[in-house]
Amino acid sequence: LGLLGDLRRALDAGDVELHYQPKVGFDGRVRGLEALVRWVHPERGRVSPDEFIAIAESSGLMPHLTEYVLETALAQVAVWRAAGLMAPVAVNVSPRDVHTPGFAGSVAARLARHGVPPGALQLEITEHVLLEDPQRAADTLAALTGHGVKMSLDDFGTGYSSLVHLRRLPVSELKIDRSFVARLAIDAEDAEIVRCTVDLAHSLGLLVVAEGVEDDETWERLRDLRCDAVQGWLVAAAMPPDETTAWLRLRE
Ligand code: G
Ligand code: G
Ligand code: NA
Ligand code: MN
Repeated sequence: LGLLGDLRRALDAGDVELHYQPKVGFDGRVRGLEALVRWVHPERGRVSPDEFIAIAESSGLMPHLTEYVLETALAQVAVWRAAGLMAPVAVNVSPRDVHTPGFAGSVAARLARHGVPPGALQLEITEHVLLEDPQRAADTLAALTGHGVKMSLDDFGTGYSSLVHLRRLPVSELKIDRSFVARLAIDAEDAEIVRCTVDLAHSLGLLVVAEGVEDDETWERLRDLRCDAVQGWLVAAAMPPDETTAWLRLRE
């Protein structure tokens, strides 16, 4: 129960870390890095993001957490770019963030302050952004893409996915949820779902990333289905910043 207060203090103290998980193309080249929050509680040890993000969402702390993540990720991107490592970074944002007044402008200002070009930032959203006020969400997302920030639709297939929503959202990338990817190589129905999703996304001009790729056979199936990029433990799990830097250098 004291977790909320502990999280607030951890954010203030800079004790929440970001790890980075690569997205790579089938040629092995890095397409980007997804920032994923990691918090080690002084007494409880590692707390799952699923747990503390839910707490942040329900308590009103989410905008603060997102600011923290954006700030930390952009500072890291600036460091990497100065070292010649140009991979764009994706930050997860919650529906609440998208509905916070001034969100698009504050992201643009933050980019400028760090001297990071908007194209080096991607924001991962879910269809849930359209639940509350679809028009306002669409306006905010349009403002962000107008600034040059790339949008990615995360966890595709798990929400109340519909073509209407997909058409309304100004996204350039779609991420197929790992629940469809995990059994792709052994389940014909999952394979068919992935095939249709890739074709649909391509017909709308979107790039497709498959999440949760853990083995070579799944990688090969996805390549044959013309998926554009993969993310998963087969390539790399989320890594701390220093390890990510070393990983990026090896790939140069
Ligand atoms: O990294 P892991 O698989 O444990 O993440 C669990 C969940 O937490 C995922 O749904 C992921 O999208 C979410 N998550 C991780 N980092 C962030 C973040 O910085 N902001 C938000 N809003 N969600 C995050
Ligand atoms: O909701 P989102 O897609 O952002 O969540 C990403 C989550 O998936 C992170 O918590 C990350 O640690 C986890 N993840 C990343 N790659 C794999 C993988 O190959 N297998 C499994 N089981 N989980 C993964
Ligand atoms: Na994500
Ligand atoms: Mn996802």
